[in-house]
Order: sequence, then C-alpha cells, then structure tokens
Amino acid sequence: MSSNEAKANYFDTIVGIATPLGVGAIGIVRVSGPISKDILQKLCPFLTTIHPRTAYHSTITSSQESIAVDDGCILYFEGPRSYTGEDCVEFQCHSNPIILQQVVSECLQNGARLALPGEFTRRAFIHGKMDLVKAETVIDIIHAKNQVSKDIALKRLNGKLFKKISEMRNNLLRLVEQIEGSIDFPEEVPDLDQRDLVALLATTWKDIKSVLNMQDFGKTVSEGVTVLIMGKPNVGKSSLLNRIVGENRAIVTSIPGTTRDYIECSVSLGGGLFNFIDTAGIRASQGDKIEDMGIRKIKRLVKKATVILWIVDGGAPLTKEDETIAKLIPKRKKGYVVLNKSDKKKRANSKTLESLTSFPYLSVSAKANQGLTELQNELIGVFLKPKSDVKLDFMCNIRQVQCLKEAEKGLSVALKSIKLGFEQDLISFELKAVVQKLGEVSGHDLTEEVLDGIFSRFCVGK
Ligand SMILES: Nc1nc2c(ncn2[C@@H]2O[C@H](COP(=O)(O)OP(=O)(O)OP(=O)(O)O)[C@@H](O)[C@H]2O)c(=O)[nH]1
Ligand SMILES: [Mg+2]
Repeated sequence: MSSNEAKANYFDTIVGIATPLGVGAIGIVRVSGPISKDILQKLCPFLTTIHPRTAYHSTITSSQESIAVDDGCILYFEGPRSYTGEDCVEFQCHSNPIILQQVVSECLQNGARLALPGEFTRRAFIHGKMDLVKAETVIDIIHAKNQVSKDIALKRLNGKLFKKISEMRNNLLRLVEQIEGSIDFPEEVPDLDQRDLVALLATTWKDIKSVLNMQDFGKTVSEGVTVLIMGKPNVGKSSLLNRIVGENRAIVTSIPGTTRDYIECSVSLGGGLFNFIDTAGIRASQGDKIEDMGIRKIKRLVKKATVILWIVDGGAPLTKEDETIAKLIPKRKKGYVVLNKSDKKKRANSKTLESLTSFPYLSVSAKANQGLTELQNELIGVFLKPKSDVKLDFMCNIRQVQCLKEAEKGLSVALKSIKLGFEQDLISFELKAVVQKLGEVSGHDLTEEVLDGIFSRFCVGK
C-alpha cells in the first residue's frame, strides 16, 4: 500500500515496533485498529479468554506454520480506552530485532498494515484522545536533549497553552463572524463598535507578543547555552575548560599560544546543556597566519555566544591586549570576567578592568580547582532558571512559535488597517488569516499537509 493510500485511511489496522530496535529486555510490537483483537487471537491461539487491560503470559505463534515465534506478555486495550482511542494490542516480546520483525510480519499477514511515522499518535489526535498541543508535546518529550527541555515539554501536557491559544482564536473568530454578518446583513447585524474592536485586537496582540517574548528562554534551554571562553594567551582558558568538562580535552602548556583553533565541548550542568568553547589566546599579531585565523574565528564566535567568560590572569598586570579583547565584546553581550590563578598573589589591576568592562567578576583557580563550582552555579542560575515573566506552561516548539509570529504580524497589520480606515472586509480577511494561524497551533484549523509535517517528525510505532 502506498503511503498516500495509507494516509487517506485512519480506520484500518496498523502495526509498528514501539521500542528502539536492538538487543534488550523487552521490545514492544503495537497494533491499533478494528481487527487488533482478531490478530491477537490468531497469534495467541492458546488464550481462550481475553479481557481488556489485563496482562497475559502467552506463546506468540506463527499463524501459518503453528510454530512459536516468541513467548511474552500480551495486553489488549479496548477502544476508546486506549492510547489511540481504537482497539489496541501490545505484544511485549524479548527485544531481539529478529523476533520483533517476525511478530510484525505475522500481524501483516493477518490483515494489518505497517504504521506510518507518528500514526499511533495521529490517530489518538483524530479520535479526540488528545489535542494537537499534547500530541506534538509527545514528540518534544521524546526528542528533548536535556532534563530541563524535557521538563518544559512535559509541562505543556497540562493543557494551558492549548486553552490560551484556543480562547484567543475563538474570540477572533467571533469578531470575524460579526464583521462578516454586518457586511452581508447590514440591517440585521449592527456594525462593530470600532473602539471595542481595536481594544480586543490590541489585547490579543499583547498576549501573543508576551508568549513570543518568553520563547528565548525555551530556545536557550533546548539548544544549549553557548559559553565562549576567551582571553590572552596563557591565562588558563584551556585549564578552565578541562576542569569544567572533567577531562583533558584541550592541551595545556606554559607556552603562550598553545591553543590554535577553537575546541567545543558539551556538558550537562544542572540538568541543562552547556556548550563550552575554548579559543586561541588573543594577542597582538605576530604575523602568525594560523593564530590570526584563530582570532578571526573568535570574532565570529563572540556573535553566536550566549555568554562570554573573559579569562584574566589575576596574578599578572593587565596589558594592551586586554583592551583589544574588551573591544571585541559587544556592549550588550552577557558575560563575566573570570580572574584565574587565584592561588597566585593578586596583581591584576581591578580599576583598569572596571574601565574596560561592566561584566561582574568571579575569582577561580583552574589549577587548584577553586571557585569552579561557584562559576557553574552562577551559569545554571542565570541561564536555566526562568525569569519571573517566563511561564513554562507557555513554552512552544519551533512550529508553534512560527505560527504565533505570523499571527502577531497579521494582528498588527489588522490594527494598522483599522487606523488607516480600511474597509471592514479587508480587516476581516486579515483576521481570518490570524484565526487560521492560531488554529494551526491549537489543532482547530489543520490541513493534511500541516498534519503530515507534524507527525513526520515522529518515529514509526509512536
Ligand atoms: N598558578 C596557576 N597556574 C595556572 C592556573 N590555570 C592554568 N595555569 C597554568 O597556566 C599555563 C597556561 O595554561 P593554559 O590552560 O594552557 O592557558 P591558555 O589560556 O589556554 O593558553 P593558550 O592556549 O596559550 O592561549 C599552564 O602552565 C597552566 O598550568 C591557575 O589557576 N593557577
Ligand atoms: Mg589554550
């Protein structure tokens, strides 16, 4: 069956392996659709009675040859009390890809077809078992790369984002209906009060804008915090990196200019992802081509960094090169001056430093392993803890953010059009597009293409 034929039919019976393919304790083959129970009876002929939501231990047999394929635990869920809302069966087998493929093949021979990526969850959505926000959250939970992103995605299951977006959409939809009613039946439907219209649109615009403004936090958490370690040669940048990642990733020597290219390492701190980048020491060019190239790269890295750690040798006086470094850091960039080598006698001139940067200071010794926990806790506290105006219930994924951005743009165009005195039908046209975009988040307005895009991110069996 082609995938298009499969897409067109949500009411046949599908089969898929729900667990990762590999050797392990348990591997699950999942079946969903009207003939799920028939398939179960064919594969487990020794089970005489099958009650829903009861675990049975049974031999799974090949229906053609009557030979045992595996021995496992079988569960039957009668629709609508199942994940998909349809009759479902789970064969919990020994996790050997050969066994799982064999069980799938038995199901296929008995009338099922192979499930498409995400089709189990898509069916759950179609049968009203979950709203679109929840269905999408399933994939975000599975793909979360760190604990904080997972926790954020999990929060979306509470339904608050769905409720908020649905409310905004429904309010706008009522407005559109009223505007269109007053155009089509001017005698029966009165014109909307212009001030009420503007007030409601402005409130909705503000609500969307505030949800969008929170998203930087979610983006930083899911993509990781990029921490750029920069400074003069020999100040201990690589030593600091090695301490943070807990292994000797970068070469450390007492020779200035040891690190020539940048070194990137990802570490999990406080349940979040941090990408540390150690760089070549910045000094006045000695005509060394390789070093100059390294420094050009640093300039690019400064732009992409979430935060800068400007490492200074706390036991040596500041030099002209420190001024050069200060100039490389844009004013609005977040960062810290890390005074390394705190085990040595202090000699860095803090007054001069203050004139160069407004970054706060932290004192550490990479060699003696002092102050590094404080540095890490500072980064965790600043970048992984949401600010008071960030509500984790409203963290969105990339697709949802894109829809909200378009809705926000559409609303501001509609507001401008009202100010400029445009015709009502034009305003209603703009608002309909906004309703559509909000409906693409809540799931009220979906095309097959949008659904395909969402569920193609899933794996087969989910
Ligand atoms: N006393 C003391 N020495 C340190 C400390 N951290 C690093 N060093 C020493 O400083 C020297 C340079 O260390 P690196 O980590 O290679 O410095 P870097 O900034 O990466 O140097 P480049 O790669 O050349 O730019 C080495 O001899 C380290 O052992 C510290 O906290 N205290
Ligand atoms: Mg180095």
